Amino acid sequence: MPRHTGFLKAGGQPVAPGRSRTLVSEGCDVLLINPPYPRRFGGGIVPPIGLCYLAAALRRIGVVPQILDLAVALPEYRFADGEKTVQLVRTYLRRYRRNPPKLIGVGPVVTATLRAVRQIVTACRTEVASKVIVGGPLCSVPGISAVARDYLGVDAYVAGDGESPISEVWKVVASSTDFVADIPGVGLPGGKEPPPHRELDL
Ligand code: B12
Repeated sequence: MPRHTGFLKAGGQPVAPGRSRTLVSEGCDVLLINPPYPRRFGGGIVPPIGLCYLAAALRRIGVVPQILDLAVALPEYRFADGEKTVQLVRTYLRRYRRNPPKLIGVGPVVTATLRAVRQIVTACRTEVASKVIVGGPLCSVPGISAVARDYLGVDAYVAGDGESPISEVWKVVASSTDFVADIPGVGLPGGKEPPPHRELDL
Protein backbone atom coordinates (compact mmCIF):
# COMPACT_ATOMS: atom_id res chain seq x y z
CA MET A 1 0.00 0.00 0.00
CA PRO A 2 1.61 3.31 -1.04
CA ARG A 3 2.07 6.00 1.59
CA HIS A 4 -0.94 8.35 1.84
CA THR A 5 0.25 11.57 0.15
CA GLY A 6 -2.86 13.66 0.58
CA PHE A 7 -4.13 12.77 -2.89
CA LEU A 8 -6.73 10.01 -3.04
CA LYS A 9 -8.15 8.36 -6.12
CA ALA A 10 -11.91 7.92 -6.09
CA GLY A 11 -12.80 5.21 -3.59
CA GLY A 12 -9.99 6.19 -1.25
CA GLN A 13 -7.00 4.41 -2.80
CA PRO A 14 -3.89 6.48 -2.01
CA VAL A 15 -1.82 7.84 -4.87
CA ALA A 16 1.85 6.87 -4.67
CA PRO A 17 4.29 9.64 -3.70
CA GLY A 18 5.42 11.57 -6.75
CA ARG A 19 2.43 10.54 -8.85
CA SER A 20 0.04 13.24 -7.69
CA ARG A 21 1.11 15.63 -10.48
CA THR A 22 0.08 13.05 -13.08
CA LEU A 23 -3.29 12.62 -11.40
CA VAL A 24 -3.86 16.36 -11.14
CA SER A 25 -3.17 16.93 -14.83
CA GLU A 26 -6.00 14.50 -15.62
CA GLY A 27 -8.44 16.85 -13.90
CA CYS A 28 -11.80 15.91 -12.42
CA ASP A 29 -15.49 16.83 -12.48
CA VAL A 30 -15.88 17.18 -8.73
CA LEU A 31 -13.10 18.07 -6.30
CA LEU A 32 -13.71 17.06 -2.68
CA ILE A 33 -11.51 18.80 -0.12
CA ASN A 34 -10.94 17.43 3.38
CA PRO A 35 -10.09 20.36 5.71
CA PRO A 36 -7.14 20.16 8.10
CA TYR A 37 -7.86 20.08 11.84
CA PRO A 38 -5.90 20.34 15.08
CA ARG A 39 -5.60 16.76 16.24
CA ARG A 40 -6.48 15.85 19.78
CA PHE A 41 -3.55 14.57 21.86
CA GLY A 42 -2.88 11.05 20.57
CA GLY A 43 -5.37 11.54 17.72
CA GLY A 44 -4.63 10.26 14.24
CA ILE A 45 -5.15 11.14 10.61
CA VAL A 46 -7.13 8.60 8.60
CA PRO A 47 -8.58 8.75 5.07
CA PRO A 48 -11.75 10.87 4.99
CA ILE A 49 -14.35 8.12 4.92
CA GLY A 50 -17.34 10.41 4.33
CA LEU A 51 -15.68 11.96 1.25
CA CYS A 52 -14.79 8.48 -0.02
CA TYR A 53 -18.50 7.59 0.21
CA LEU A 54 -19.37 10.68 -1.79
CA ALA A 55 -16.70 9.85 -4.38
CA ALA A 56 -18.10 6.34 -4.75
CA ALA A 57 -21.65 7.67 -5.23
CA LEU A 58 -20.42 10.11 -7.89
CA ARG A 59 -18.49 7.41 -9.73
CA ARG A 60 -21.68 5.35 -9.90
CA ILE A 61 -23.24 8.04 -12.09
CA GLY A 62 -20.16 8.42 -14.28
CA VAL A 63 -18.68 11.48 -12.59
CA VAL A 64 -14.92 11.72 -12.04
CA PRO A 65 -14.20 12.83 -8.46
CA GLN A 66 -10.90 13.63 -6.80
CA ILE A 67 -10.08 14.08 -3.12
CA LEU A 68 -7.59 16.63 -1.81
CA ASP A 69 -6.81 15.63 1.77
CA LEU A 70 -5.44 18.66 3.59
CA ALA A 71 -5.45 16.82 6.94
CA VAL A 72 -2.62 14.71 5.54
CA ALA A 73 -0.91 17.65 3.84
CA LEU A 74 -0.91 19.54 7.18
CA PRO A 75 -0.69 16.83 9.88
CA GLU A 76 0.54 19.26 12.56
CA TYR A 77 -2.12 21.87 11.69
CA ARG A 78 -2.95 24.56 14.22
CA PHE A 79 -5.59 27.27 13.86
CA ALA A 80 -2.80 29.78 13.11
CA ASP A 81 -1.95 27.83 9.94
CA GLY A 82 -4.69 29.45 7.86
CA GLU A 83 -2.28 30.97 5.36
CA LYS A 84 -0.68 27.55 4.68
CA THR A 85 -4.14 26.13 4.03
CA VAL A 86 -5.01 28.90 1.59
CA GLN A 87 -1.70 28.59 -0.28
CA LEU A 88 -2.04 24.80 -0.64
CA VAL A 89 -5.53 25.11 -2.11
CA ARG A 90 -4.56 27.93 -4.46
CA THR A 91 -1.46 26.10 -5.70
CA TYR A 92 -3.48 22.95 -6.28
CA LEU A 93 -6.27 24.74 -8.16
CA ARG A 94 -3.87 26.71 -10.36
CA ARG A 95 -2.92 23.44 -12.01
CA TYR A 96 -6.56 23.10 -13.05
CA ARG A 97 -6.87 26.56 -14.58
CA ARG A 98 -7.54 25.26 -18.07
CA ASN A 99 -9.97 22.58 -16.90
CA PRO A 100 -11.35 23.45 -13.45
CA PRO A 101 -13.75 21.13 -11.63
CA LYS A 102 -17.38 22.19 -12.11
CA LEU A 103 -18.17 21.45 -8.49
CA ILE A 104 -16.09 21.63 -5.32
CA GLY A 105 -17.28 20.05 -2.07
CA VAL A 106 -15.59 20.97 1.18
CA GLY A 107 -16.02 19.11 4.44
CA PRO A 108 -16.78 17.52 6.78
CA VAL A 109 -17.77 20.74 8.51
CA VAL A 110 -17.40 20.22 12.25
CA THR A 111 -16.73 22.94 14.83
CA ALA A 112 -12.98 22.25 14.65
CA THR A 113 -12.89 22.61 10.85
CA LEU A 114 -15.27 25.54 10.40
CA ARG A 115 -12.54 28.17 10.13
CA ALA A 116 -10.43 26.09 7.74
CA VAL A 117 -13.51 25.43 5.59
CA ARG A 118 -14.04 29.17 5.29
CA GLN A 119 -10.40 29.68 4.28
CA ILE A 120 -10.63 26.89 1.71
CA VAL A 121 -13.83 28.32 0.21
CA THR A 122 -12.20 31.76 -0.03
CA ALA A 123 -9.14 30.23 -1.73
CA CYS A 124 -11.38 28.41 -4.22
CA ARG A 125 -13.26 31.62 -5.03
CA THR A 126 -9.94 33.34 -5.78
CA GLU A 127 -8.80 30.71 -8.28
CA VAL A 128 -11.84 29.19 -10.01
CA ALA A 129 -15.50 29.90 -10.80
CA SER A 130 -16.65 26.43 -9.69
CA LYS A 131 -19.77 26.05 -7.54
CA VAL A 132 -18.75 25.38 -3.94
CA ILE A 133 -20.80 23.37 -1.47
CA VAL A 134 -20.15 22.08 2.04
CA GLY A 135 -21.43 19.18 4.12
CA GLY A 136 -20.82 17.30 7.34
CA PRO A 137 -22.26 17.07 10.87
CA LEU A 138 -22.40 20.84 11.55
CA CYS A 139 -24.59 21.39 8.49
CA SER A 140 -27.53 19.84 10.36
CA VAL A 141 -27.27 22.30 13.25
CA PRO A 142 -29.88 25.12 13.42
CA GLY A 143 -28.35 28.41 12.29
CA ILE A 144 -26.24 26.86 9.52
CA SER A 145 -28.16 28.77 6.85
CA ALA A 146 -26.88 32.11 8.19
CA VAL A 147 -23.40 30.67 8.70
CA ALA A 148 -23.39 29.42 5.10
CA ARG A 149 -24.37 32.88 3.84
CA ASP A 150 -22.49 35.23 6.18
CA TYR A 151 -19.40 33.26 7.21
CA LEU A 152 -18.67 30.51 4.70
CA GLY A 153 -19.95 32.18 1.54
CA VAL A 154 -20.86 28.91 -0.20
CA ASP A 155 -23.39 28.20 -2.94
CA ALA A 156 -25.17 25.49 -0.92
CA TYR A 157 -24.79 23.13 2.01
CA VAL A 158 -25.84 19.52 2.54
CA ALA A 159 -27.48 18.46 5.81
CA GLY A 160 -27.15 14.78 6.73
CA ASP A 161 -25.96 12.00 4.43
CA GLY A 162 -24.38 13.42 1.30
CA GLU A 163 -24.41 10.65 -1.34
CA SER A 164 -27.74 11.37 -3.09
CA PRO A 165 -27.69 15.14 -2.47
CA ILE A 166 -24.24 15.65 -4.05
CA SER A 167 -25.24 13.45 -7.00
CA GLU A 168 -28.34 15.58 -7.54
CA VAL A 169 -26.38 18.81 -7.12
CA TRP A 170 -23.95 17.54 -9.75
CA LYS A 171 -26.79 16.97 -12.20
CA VAL A 172 -27.96 20.56 -11.73
CA VAL A 173 -24.44 21.99 -12.01
CA ALA A 174 -23.63 19.89 -15.08
CA SER A 175 -26.80 20.83 -16.95
CA SER A 176 -27.41 24.51 -16.17
CA THR A 177 -25.83 27.66 -14.87
CA ASP A 178 -28.65 28.31 -12.41
CA PHE A 179 -28.09 26.91 -8.99
CA VAL A 180 -31.59 25.95 -7.95
CA ALA A 181 -31.82 23.36 -5.29
CA ASP A 182 -35.10 21.74 -4.52
CA ILE A 183 -33.12 18.70 -3.49
CA PRO A 184 -33.69 16.79 -0.23
CA GLY A 185 -30.98 17.69 2.27
CA VAL A 186 -29.68 20.65 0.26
CA GLY A 187 -29.99 24.14 1.73
CA LEU A 188 -29.29 27.48 0.13
CA PRO A 189 -27.48 30.19 2.14
CA GLY A 190 -30.03 32.37 3.90
CA GLY A 191 -32.86 30.01 2.93
CA LYS A 192 -34.98 27.51 4.82
CA GLU A 193 -32.94 24.84 6.60
CA PRO A 194 -33.79 21.35 5.30
CA PRO A 195 -34.16 18.34 7.60
CA PRO A 196 -31.02 16.16 7.47
CA HIS A 197 -31.15 13.72 4.57
CA ARG A 198 -30.90 10.01 5.37
CA GLU A 199 -29.88 7.45 2.75
CA LEU A 200 -32.27 4.51 2.94
CA ASP A 201 -30.09 2.12 0.97
CA LEU A 202 -26.76 1.85 2.79
C1 B12 B 1 -14.82 8.26 12.97
C2 B12 B 1 -14.78 9.69 13.44
C3 B12 B 1 -13.54 10.35 13.36
C4 B12 B 1 -12.29 9.70 12.79
C5 B12 B 1 -12.34 9.63 11.27
C6 B12 B 1 -12.91 10.82 10.57
C7 B12 B 1 -12.74 10.70 9.11
N1 B12 B 1 -11.65 11.23 8.60
O1 B12 B 1 -13.54 10.12 8.40
C8 B12 B 1 -11.16 10.62 13.33
C9 B12 B 1 -10.63 9.99 14.60
C10 B12 B 1 -9.98 10.90 12.40
C11 B12 B 1 -11.95 11.89 13.65
C12 B12 B 1 -11.37 13.11 13.75
C13 B12 B 1 -12.08 14.22 14.17
N2 B12 B 1 -13.32 14.23 14.70
CO1 B12 B 1 -14.54 12.81 14.54
N3 B12 B 1 -15.90 11.55 14.44
C14 B12 B 1 -15.92 10.35 13.95
C15 B12 B 1 -17.34 9.77 14.08
C16 B12 B 1 -17.36 8.83 15.28
C17 B12 B 1 -17.86 9.07 12.82
C18 B12 B 1 -17.60 9.84 11.53
C19 B12 B 1 -17.81 8.94 10.36
O2 B12 B 1 -16.91 8.29 9.87
N4 B12 B 1 -19.05 8.86 9.88
C20 B12 B 1 -19.39 8.03 8.75
C21 B12 B 1 -19.17 8.83 7.45
C22 B12 B 1 -19.55 8.01 6.23
O3 B12 B 1 -20.03 9.94 7.55
P1 B12 B 1 -19.55 11.44 7.62
O4 B12 B 1 -18.09 11.58 7.79
O5 B12 B 1 -20.41 12.17 8.58
O6 B12 B 1 -19.88 11.97 6.12
C23 B12 B 1 -21.21 11.96 5.61
C24 B12 B 1 -21.99 13.25 5.87
O7 B12 B 1 -21.58 13.95 7.02
C25 B12 B 1 -21.79 14.04 4.61
N5 B12 B 1 -20.57 14.82 4.42
C26 B12 B 1 -19.41 14.82 5.09
N6 B12 B 1 -18.53 15.65 4.54
C27 B12 B 1 -19.13 16.21 3.47
C28 B12 B 1 -18.67 17.12 2.53
C29 B12 B 1 -19.54 17.53 1.50
C30 B12 B 1 -19.05 18.50 0.48
C31 B12 B 1 -20.87 17.02 1.43
C32 B12 B 1 -21.77 17.44 0.34
C33 B12 B 1 -21.32 16.09 2.38
C34 B12 B 1 -20.44 15.70 3.38
O8 B12 B 1 -21.80 13.03 3.60
C35 B12 B 1 -21.06 11.89 4.10
C36 B12 B 1 -21.64 10.62 3.50
O9 B12 B 1 -23.00 10.50 3.82
C37 B12 B 1 -18.18 11.08 14.33
C38 B12 B 1 -19.45 10.90 15.12
C39 B12 B 1 -20.60 10.49 14.22
N7 B12 B 1 -21.34 9.50 14.63
O10 B12 B 1 -20.79 11.08 13.11
C40 B12 B 1 -17.15 11.97 15.02
C41 B12 B 1 -17.29 13.48 14.94
C42 B12 B 1 -17.70 13.88 13.53
N8 B12 B 1 -15.93 13.94 15.17
C43 B12 B 1 -15.85 15.04 15.85
C44 B12 B 1 -14.65 15.75 16.08
C45 B12 B 1 -14.72 16.89 17.07
C46 B12 B 1 -13.47 15.39 15.43
C47 B12 B 1 -12.14 16.15 15.43
C48 B12 B 1 -12.25 17.67 15.32
C49 B12 B 1 -11.36 15.71 16.67
C50 B12 B 1 -9.94 16.20 16.75
N9 B12 B 1 -9.70 17.43 17.21
O11 B12 B 1 -9.02 15.50 16.44
C51 B12 B 1 -11.50 15.58 14.18
C52 B12 B 1 -12.02 16.28 12.90
C53 B12 B 1 -11.76 15.45 11.66
C54 B12 B 1 -12.69 15.72 10.52
N10 B12 B 1 -12.13 16.27 9.45
O12 B12 B 1 -13.88 15.47 10.60
C55 B12 B 1 -17.20 15.48 16.32
C56 B12 B 1 -17.69 16.77 15.64
C57 B12 B 1 -18.50 17.56 16.64
C58 B12 B 1 -18.70 18.99 16.28
N11 B12 B 1 -18.75 19.78 17.32
O13 B12 B 1 -18.84 19.42 15.16
C59 B12 B 1 -18.10 14.20 16.07
C60 B12 B 1 -19.55 14.51 15.66
C61 B12 B 1 -18.06 13.36 17.37
C62 B12 B 1 -18.63 14.10 18.57
N12 B12 B 1 -19.90 13.96 18.86
O14 B12 B 1 -17.90 14.79 19.24
N13 B12 B 1 -13.26 11.61 13.81
